[in-house]
Amino acid sequence: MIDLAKVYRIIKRAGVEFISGVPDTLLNDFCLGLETYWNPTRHVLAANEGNSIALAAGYHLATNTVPLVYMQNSGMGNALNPLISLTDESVYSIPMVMIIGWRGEPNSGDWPQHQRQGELSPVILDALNIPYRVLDEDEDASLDAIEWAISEARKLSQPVALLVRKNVLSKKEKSGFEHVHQVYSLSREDAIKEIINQIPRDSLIVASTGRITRELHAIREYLNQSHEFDFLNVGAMGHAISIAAGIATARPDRQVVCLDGDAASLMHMGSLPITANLKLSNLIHIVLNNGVHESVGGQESVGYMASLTGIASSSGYETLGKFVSTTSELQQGVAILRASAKPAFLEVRIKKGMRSDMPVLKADTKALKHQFICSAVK
Ligand SMILES: Cc1ncc(C[n+]2csc(CCOP(=O)(O)OP(=O)(O)O)c2C)c(N)n1
Repeated sequence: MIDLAKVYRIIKRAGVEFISGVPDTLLNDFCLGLETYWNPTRHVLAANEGNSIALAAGYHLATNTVPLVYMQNSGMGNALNPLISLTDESVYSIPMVMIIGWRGEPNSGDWPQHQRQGELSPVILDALNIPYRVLDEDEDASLDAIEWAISEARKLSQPVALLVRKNVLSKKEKSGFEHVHQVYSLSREDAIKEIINQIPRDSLIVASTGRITRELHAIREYLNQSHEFDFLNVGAMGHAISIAAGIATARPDRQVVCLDGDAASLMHMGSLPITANLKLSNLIHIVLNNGVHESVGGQESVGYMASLTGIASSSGYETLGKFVSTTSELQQGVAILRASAKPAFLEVRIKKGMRSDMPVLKADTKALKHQFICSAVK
Protein backbone atom coordinates (compact mmCIF):
# COMPACT_ATOMS: atom_id res chain seq x y z
CA MET A 1 0.00 0.00 0.00
CA ILE A 2 1.28 3.49 -0.76
CA ASP A 3 1.83 6.01 2.03
CA LEU A 4 -1.52 7.67 2.67
CA ALA A 5 -0.07 10.66 4.50
CA LYS A 6 1.84 11.47 1.29
CA VAL A 7 -1.33 11.07 -0.78
CA TYR A 8 -3.32 13.55 1.34
CA ARG A 9 -0.35 15.95 1.40
CA ILE A 10 -0.09 15.94 -2.41
CA ILE A 11 -3.82 16.42 -2.82
CA LYS A 12 -3.87 19.35 -0.39
CA ARG A 13 -0.75 20.94 -1.88
CA ALA A 14 -2.31 20.76 -5.34
CA GLY A 15 -5.23 22.87 -4.12
CA VAL A 16 -7.97 20.26 -3.57
CA GLU A 17 -10.26 21.42 -0.77
CA PHE A 18 -13.33 19.24 -1.15
CA ILE A 19 -13.80 15.48 -1.32
CA SER A 20 -16.99 13.45 -1.79
CA GLY A 21 -17.62 9.80 -2.54
CA VAL A 22 -19.11 6.43 -1.73
CA PRO A 23 -16.64 3.99 -0.16
CA ASP A 24 -15.09 0.94 -1.75
CA THR A 25 -13.11 -2.01 -0.42
CA LEU A 26 -10.15 -1.18 -2.69
CA LEU A 27 -10.10 2.36 -1.32
CA ASN A 28 -11.04 1.60 2.26
CA ASP A 29 -7.90 2.86 4.02
CA PHE A 30 -7.99 6.03 1.91
CA CYS A 31 -11.68 6.53 2.86
CA LEU A 32 -11.17 5.74 6.56
CA GLY A 33 -8.07 7.98 6.61
CA LEU A 34 -10.17 10.94 5.55
CA GLU A 35 -11.68 10.86 9.05
CA THR A 36 -8.20 11.67 10.44
CA TYR A 37 -6.48 13.60 7.69
CA TRP A 38 -9.22 15.69 6.12
CA ASN A 39 -11.32 18.59 7.36
CA PRO A 40 -14.70 16.94 8.12
CA THR A 41 -16.57 20.00 6.85
CA ARG A 42 -14.97 19.47 3.43
CA HIS A 43 -15.81 15.79 3.03
CA VAL A 44 -19.24 14.38 2.20
CA LEU A 45 -19.86 10.64 2.10
CA ALA A 46 -22.76 10.75 -0.32
CA ALA A 47 -25.80 8.51 -0.79
CA ASN A 48 -24.69 7.58 -4.31
CA GLU A 49 -21.91 8.38 -6.75
CA GLY A 50 -24.04 10.66 -8.94
CA ASN A 51 -24.69 12.81 -5.87
CA SER A 52 -20.92 12.99 -5.28
CA ILE A 53 -20.30 14.27 -8.82
CA ALA A 54 -22.98 16.91 -8.27
CA LEU A 55 -21.65 17.90 -4.83
CA ALA A 56 -18.17 18.27 -6.30
CA ALA A 57 -19.56 20.31 -9.20
CA GLY A 58 -21.31 22.61 -6.73
CA TYR A 59 -18.13 23.09 -4.72
CA HIS A 60 -16.20 23.92 -7.89
CA LEU A 61 -18.83 26.45 -8.97
CA ALA A 62 -18.46 28.29 -5.68
CA THR A 63 -14.65 28.17 -5.39
CA ASN A 64 -13.11 27.49 -8.82
CA THR A 65 -11.02 24.74 -7.16
CA VAL A 66 -10.62 21.14 -8.37
CA PRO A 67 -12.62 18.76 -6.12
CA LEU A 68 -12.06 15.04 -5.73
CA VAL A 69 -14.60 12.21 -5.95
CA TYR A 70 -13.94 8.61 -4.90
CA MET A 71 -16.00 5.56 -5.78
CA GLN A 72 -15.98 1.86 -6.56
CA ASN A 73 -16.23 1.30 -10.32
CA SER A 74 -19.70 -0.22 -9.68
CA GLY A 75 -20.75 3.36 -8.98
CA MET A 76 -19.74 4.60 -12.44
CA GLY A 77 -23.27 3.87 -13.64
CA ASN A 78 -24.70 6.14 -10.96
CA ALA A 79 -22.15 8.81 -11.89
CA LEU A 80 -22.75 8.59 -15.62
CA ASN A 81 -25.71 10.93 -15.97
CA PRO A 82 -24.14 13.94 -14.18
CA LEU A 83 -20.81 13.19 -15.89
CA ILE A 84 -22.50 13.40 -19.28
CA SER A 85 -25.06 16.14 -18.74
CA LEU A 86 -23.40 18.37 -16.13
CA THR A 87 -19.62 18.15 -15.98
CA ASP A 88 -18.92 17.14 -19.61
CA GLU A 89 -16.96 19.49 -21.83
CA SER A 90 -20.05 19.92 -24.06
CA VAL A 91 -22.13 21.24 -21.14
CA TYR A 92 -20.44 23.02 -18.17
CA SER A 93 -16.94 21.56 -18.48
CA ILE A 94 -16.33 21.13 -14.76
CA PRO A 95 -12.97 19.83 -13.52
CA MET A 96 -12.65 17.14 -10.88
CA VAL A 97 -10.52 14.10 -10.13
CA MET A 98 -12.22 10.74 -9.77
CA ILE A 99 -10.44 8.05 -7.75
CA ILE A 100 -12.05 4.80 -8.86
CA GLY A 101 -11.52 1.39 -7.24
CA TRP A 102 -10.93 -1.01 -10.12
CA ARG A 103 -12.86 -4.10 -9.00
CA GLY A 104 -12.92 -6.87 -11.60
CA GLU A 105 -9.76 -5.76 -13.36
CA PRO A 106 -9.22 -8.40 -16.07
CA ASN A 107 -7.42 -11.48 -14.67
CA SER A 108 -7.81 -10.30 -11.07
CA GLY A 109 -10.15 -13.24 -10.27
CA ASP A 110 -12.89 -11.03 -8.82
CA TRP A 111 -16.54 -12.07 -8.22
CA PRO A 112 -19.00 -12.30 -11.14
CA GLN A 113 -20.77 -9.01 -10.31
CA HIS A 114 -17.47 -7.16 -10.79
CA GLN A 115 -16.18 -8.81 -13.96
CA ARG A 116 -18.04 -6.82 -16.65
CA GLN A 117 -17.61 -3.58 -14.75
CA GLY A 118 -13.87 -4.29 -14.52
CA GLU A 119 -13.60 -4.82 -18.27
CA LEU A 120 -15.78 -1.84 -19.04
CA SER A 121 -14.21 0.73 -16.71
CA PRO A 122 -11.46 1.89 -19.13
CA VAL A 123 -13.91 1.61 -22.04
CA ILE A 124 -16.42 3.90 -20.30
CA LEU A 125 -13.70 6.44 -19.45
CA ASP A 126 -12.50 6.41 -23.08
CA ALA A 127 -16.07 6.81 -24.34
CA LEU A 128 -16.55 9.81 -22.05
CA ASN A 129 -13.22 11.34 -23.20
CA ILE A 130 -12.04 11.27 -19.60
CA PRO A 131 -8.23 11.01 -19.45
CA TYR A 132 -7.04 8.48 -16.87
CA ARG A 133 -4.04 6.72 -15.39
CA VAL A 134 -3.76 3.53 -13.36
CA LEU A 135 -2.50 3.59 -9.75
CA ASP A 136 -0.47 0.54 -8.74
CA GLU A 137 1.87 -0.38 -5.91
CA ASP A 138 4.73 1.67 -7.40
CA GLU A 139 4.47 4.52 -4.90
CA ASP A 140 6.47 7.14 -6.82
CA ALA A 141 4.57 6.52 -10.05
CA SER A 142 1.22 6.60 -8.23
CA LEU A 143 2.00 9.85 -6.41
CA ASP A 144 3.05 11.36 -9.75
CA ALA A 145 -0.19 10.17 -11.33
CA ILE A 146 -2.22 11.87 -8.57
CA GLU A 147 -0.42 15.17 -9.20
CA TRP A 148 -0.89 14.71 -12.95
CA ALA A 149 -4.63 14.10 -12.55
CA ILE A 150 -5.22 17.26 -10.53
CA SER A 151 -3.21 19.47 -12.87
CA GLU A 152 -4.75 17.86 -15.97
CA ALA A 153 -8.29 18.37 -14.62
CA ARG A 154 -7.48 22.02 -13.96
CA LYS A 155 -5.80 22.52 -17.35
CA LEU A 156 -8.58 20.83 -19.37
CA SER A 157 -11.39 21.98 -17.07
CA GLN A 158 -12.96 18.52 -17.10
CA PRO A 159 -13.07 15.30 -15.08
CA VAL A 160 -9.90 13.17 -15.02
CA ALA A 161 -9.76 9.69 -13.48
CA LEU A 162 -7.40 7.39 -11.61
CA LEU A 163 -8.17 3.68 -11.74
CA VAL A 164 -6.90 2.13 -8.53
CA ARG A 165 -5.64 -1.45 -8.39
CA LYS A 166 -5.87 -3.75 -5.37
CA ASN A 167 -3.50 -3.11 -2.41
CA VAL A 168 -2.71 0.49 -3.36
CA LEU A 169 -5.12 2.43 -1.13
CA SER A 170 -6.29 -0.44 1.08
CA LYS A 171 -4.62 -3.18 3.07
CA LYS A 172 -7.10 -5.97 3.60
CA GLU A 173 -10.73 -6.72 4.29
CA LYS A 174 -11.87 -5.51 7.69
CA SER A 175 -14.28 -7.72 9.55
CA GLY A 176 -13.65 -6.88 13.21
CA PHE A 177 -15.13 -3.86 14.93
CA GLU A 178 -13.64 -4.74 18.34
CA HIS A 179 -12.48 -1.19 19.00
CA VAL A 180 -15.69 0.49 17.91
CA HIS A 181 -18.31 1.65 20.40
CA GLN A 182 -21.39 -0.52 19.84
CA VAL A 183 -24.79 1.02 20.53
CA TYR A 184 -26.85 -2.11 19.86
CA SER A 185 -26.20 -5.75 20.75
CA LEU A 186 -28.11 -7.78 18.14
CA SER A 187 -25.87 -9.15 15.38
CA ARG A 188 -26.92 -9.16 11.73
CA GLU A 189 -26.47 -12.92 11.64
CA ASP A 190 -28.85 -13.45 14.58
CA ALA A 191 -31.34 -10.96 13.15
CA ILE A 192 -31.38 -12.79 9.80
CA LYS A 193 -31.81 -16.18 11.55
CA GLU A 194 -34.71 -14.79 13.56
CA ILE A 195 -36.40 -13.28 10.52
CA ILE A 196 -36.26 -16.50 8.52
CA ASN A 197 -37.70 -18.30 11.56
CA GLN A 198 -40.66 -15.93 11.68
CA ILE A 199 -41.81 -16.24 8.07
CA PRO A 200 -43.21 -19.20 6.09
CA ARG A 201 -40.47 -21.42 4.66
CA ASP A 202 -41.58 -20.64 1.09
CA SER A 203 -41.32 -16.83 1.57
CA LEU A 204 -39.29 -15.24 -1.20
CA ILE A 205 -36.34 -13.27 0.14
CA VAL A 206 -34.29 -10.64 -1.67
CA ALA A 207 -31.01 -9.84 0.08
CA SER A 208 -28.95 -6.70 -0.46
CA THR A 209 -25.34 -6.62 -1.67
CA GLY A 210 -22.41 -7.24 0.69
CA ARG A 211 -22.56 -8.81 4.13
CA ILE A 212 -26.31 -9.55 3.99
CA THR A 213 -26.15 -11.85 0.95
CA ARG A 214 -23.04 -13.50 2.36
CA GLU A 215 -24.59 -14.20 5.76
CA LEU A 216 -27.98 -15.32 4.42
CA HIS A 217 -26.21 -17.81 2.15
CA ALA A 218 -24.02 -19.07 5.02
CA ILE A 219 -27.02 -19.39 7.38
CA ARG A 220 -28.90 -21.56 4.87
CA GLU A 221 -25.84 -23.80 4.56
CA TYR A 222 -25.51 -24.03 8.32
CA LEU A 223 -29.22 -24.85 8.75
CA ASN A 224 -28.99 -27.34 5.91
CA GLN A 225 -31.70 -25.46 4.02
CA SER A 226 -31.75 -24.95 0.28
CA HIS A 227 -31.16 -21.51 -1.26
CA GLU A 228 -34.14 -21.81 -3.58
CA PHE A 229 -36.24 -19.05 -1.98
CA ASP A 230 -33.43 -16.50 -1.78
CA PHE A 231 -32.50 -14.01 -4.45
CA LEU A 232 -29.01 -12.79 -3.63
CA ASN A 233 -28.61 -9.32 -5.11
CA VAL A 234 -24.83 -9.45 -5.14
CA GLY A 235 -24.46 -6.20 -7.14
CA ALA A 236 -26.96 -3.47 -8.08
CA MET A 237 -26.60 -1.70 -4.73
CA GLY A 238 -29.77 0.05 -3.58
CA HIS A 239 -32.07 -1.89 -5.88
CA ALA A 240 -32.99 -4.87 -3.67
CA ILE A 241 -36.33 -3.36 -2.63
CA SER A 242 -37.34 -2.71 -6.24
CA ILE A 243 -36.47 -6.30 -7.18
CA ALA A 244 -38.55 -7.45 -4.21
CA ALA A 245 -41.45 -5.19 -5.24
CA GLY A 246 -41.37 -6.70 -8.73
CA ILE A 247 -41.53 -10.19 -7.24
CA ALA A 248 -44.30 -9.23 -4.80
CA THR A 249 -46.34 -7.73 -7.64
CA ALA A 250 -46.06 -10.96 -9.63
CA ARG A 251 -46.81 -13.25 -6.67
CA PRO A 252 -49.40 -11.64 -4.35
CA ASP A 253 -50.01 -15.09 -2.83
CA ARG A 254 -46.44 -15.37 -1.47
CA GLN A 255 -44.80 -13.53 1.40
CA VAL A 256 -41.90 -11.45 0.05
CA VAL A 257 -39.18 -10.04 2.32
CA CYS A 258 -36.40 -7.65 1.35
CA LEU A 259 -33.34 -7.73 3.62
CA ASP A 260 -31.71 -4.38 2.98
CA GLY A 261 -28.71 -2.48 4.36
CA ASP A 262 -28.95 1.07 5.68
CA ALA A 263 -26.49 2.52 3.13
CA ALA A 264 -28.06 0.49 0.33
CA SER A 265 -31.58 1.71 1.19
CA LEU A 266 -30.28 5.30 1.31
CA MET A 267 -28.58 4.99 -2.09
CA HIS A 268 -31.84 5.08 -4.09
CA MET A 269 -34.23 6.22 -1.42
CA GLY A 270 -36.82 7.41 -3.95
CA SER A 271 -37.82 3.76 -4.21
CA LEU A 272 -39.27 3.93 -0.67
CA PRO A 273 -42.37 6.07 -1.34
CA ILE A 274 -42.82 4.35 -4.71
CA THR A 275 -42.81 0.89 -3.08
CA ALA A 276 -44.83 2.00 -0.06
CA ASN A 277 -47.66 3.15 -2.31
CA LEU A 278 -47.95 -0.07 -4.30
CA LYS A 279 -51.06 -2.08 -3.57
CA LEU A 280 -49.20 -4.97 -1.97
CA SER A 281 -50.01 -6.73 1.30
CA ASN A 282 -47.29 -9.36 0.93
CA LEU A 283 -44.12 -7.26 1.08
CA ILE A 284 -41.98 -6.46 4.12
CA HIS A 285 -38.94 -4.25 3.68
CA ILE A 286 -36.50 -4.90 6.52
CA VAL A 287 -33.46 -2.68 6.92
CA LEU A 288 -30.64 -4.17 8.99
CA ASN A 289 -29.22 -0.90 10.20
CA ASN A 290 -25.66 -0.99 11.59
CA GLY A 291 -25.00 2.69 10.86
CA VAL A 292 -22.06 1.95 8.56
CA HIS A 293 -20.98 0.71 5.14
CA GLU A 294 -19.64 -2.41 6.79
CA SER A 295 -19.00 -4.43 3.64
CA VAL A 296 -16.44 -1.91 2.37
CA GLY A 297 -14.62 -0.99 5.58
CA GLY A 298 -17.11 0.46 8.07
CA GLN A 299 -17.34 4.11 7.04
CA GLU A 300 -20.30 5.83 8.73
CA SER A 301 -23.56 6.07 6.86
CA VAL A 302 -26.30 8.34 8.19
CA GLY A 303 -28.23 5.20 9.20
CA TYR A 304 -28.16 5.98 12.92
CA MET A 305 -28.63 9.75 12.40
CA ALA A 306 -31.72 9.70 10.22
CA SER A 307 -34.93 8.03 11.33
CA LEU A 308 -35.38 5.41 8.64
CA THR A 309 -38.63 4.37 10.33
CA GLY A 310 -39.84 7.98 10.21
CA ILE A 311 -38.93 8.26 6.53
CA ALA A 312 -40.71 4.97 5.81
CA SER A 313 -43.85 5.99 7.74
CA SER A 314 -44.09 9.30 5.97
CA SER A 315 -43.47 7.54 2.65
CA GLY A 316 -46.64 5.51 3.22
CA TYR A 317 -45.33 2.20 4.58
CA GLU A 318 -46.95 0.45 7.51
CA THR A 319 -44.39 0.59 10.35
CA LEU A 320 -44.25 -0.03 14.09
CA GLY A 321 -43.54 3.69 14.58
CA LYS A 322 -40.12 2.81 16.06
CA PHE A 323 -37.12 0.64 15.34
CA VAL A 324 -36.51 -2.68 17.05
CA SER A 325 -33.18 -3.77 18.51
CA THR A 326 -33.75 -7.00 20.47
CA THR A 327 -34.73 -10.52 19.45
CA SER A 328 -38.15 -10.37 21.12
CA GLU A 329 -38.97 -6.96 19.58
CA LEU A 330 -37.91 -8.33 16.20
CA GLN A 331 -40.13 -11.42 16.59
CA GLN A 332 -43.15 -9.33 17.56
CA GLY A 333 -42.43 -6.76 14.86
CA VAL A 334 -42.35 -9.31 12.06
CA ALA A 335 -45.55 -10.93 13.35
CA ILE A 336 -47.38 -7.58 13.46
CA LEU A 337 -46.16 -6.40 10.06
CA ARG A 338 -46.96 -9.69 8.34
CA ALA A 339 -50.62 -8.85 8.94
CA SER A 340 -50.34 -5.45 7.23
CA ALA A 341 -52.67 -4.72 4.33
CA LYS A 342 -50.03 -2.57 2.63
CA PRO A 343 -46.24 -2.73 2.18
CA ALA A 344 -44.57 -2.79 5.58
CA PHE A 345 -41.19 -1.56 6.77
CA LEU A 346 -39.13 -2.66 9.74
CA GLU A 347 -35.90 -1.05 10.88
CA VAL A 348 -33.68 -3.34 12.95
CA ARG A 349 -30.83 -1.59 14.71
CA ILE A 350 -27.92 -4.03 14.85
CA LYS A 351 -24.31 -3.97 15.93
CA LYS A 352 -21.41 -3.65 13.51
CA GLY A 353 -19.22 -6.60 12.61
CA MET A 354 -19.31 -10.14 11.40
CA ARG A 355 -17.87 -13.42 12.65
CA SER A 356 -14.26 -13.65 11.45
CA ASP A 357 -14.90 -17.22 10.24
CA MET A 358 -17.95 -16.29 8.14
CA PRO A 359 -17.44 -18.09 4.82
CA VAL A 360 -17.10 -15.95 1.71
CA LEU A 361 -19.97 -16.12 -0.74
CA LYS A 362 -18.99 -18.31 -3.66
CA ALA A 363 -22.21 -18.17 -5.59
CA ASP A 364 -22.96 -19.56 -9.01
CA THR A 365 -25.29 -16.68 -9.82
CA LYS A 366 -27.00 -18.31 -12.78
CA ALA A 367 -27.63 -21.57 -10.92
CA LEU A 368 -29.07 -19.61 -7.99
CA LYS A 369 -31.31 -17.63 -10.33
CA HIS A 370 -32.54 -20.83 -11.97
CA GLN A 371 -33.40 -22.39 -8.58
CA PHE A 372 -35.13 -19.21 -7.47
CA ILE A 373 -37.28 -18.97 -10.59
CA CYS A 374 -38.26 -22.64 -10.29
CA SER A 375 -39.47 -22.17 -6.73
CA ALA A 376 -41.04 -18.73 -7.33
CA VAL A 377 -43.20 -19.76 -10.29
CA LYS A 378 -44.49 -22.91 -8.53
C1 LIG B 1 -23.22 1.46 -6.90
C2 LIG B 1 -22.30 0.90 -5.88
N1 LIG B 1 -21.56 1.74 -5.13
C3 LIG B 1 -20.72 1.25 -4.18
C4 LIG B 1 -20.62 -0.10 -3.99
C5 LIG B 1 -19.65 -0.66 -2.96
N2 LIG B 1 -20.38 -1.19 -1.81
C6 LIG B 1 -20.68 -2.51 -1.67
S1 LIG B 1 -21.47 -2.86 -0.25
C7 LIG B 1 -21.41 -1.23 0.22
C8 LIG B 1 -21.92 -0.76 1.56
C9 LIG B 1 -23.20 -1.38 1.94
O1 LIG B 1 -23.58 -0.86 3.19
P1 LIG B 1 -24.95 -1.28 3.83
O2 LIG B 1 -26.01 -1.35 2.80
O3 LIG B 1 -25.21 -0.41 5.00
O4 LIG B 1 -24.70 -2.77 4.29
P2 LIG B 1 -23.54 -3.36 5.28
O5 LIG B 1 -22.37 -3.61 4.43
O6 LIG B 1 -23.28 -2.34 6.34
O7 LIG B 1 -24.15 -4.62 5.83
C10 LIG B 1 -20.79 -0.43 -0.74
C11 LIG B 1 -20.60 1.03 -0.64
C12 LIG B 1 -21.42 -0.93 -4.79
N3 LIG B 1 -21.41 -2.26 -4.67
N4 LIG B 1 -22.23 -0.41 -5.72
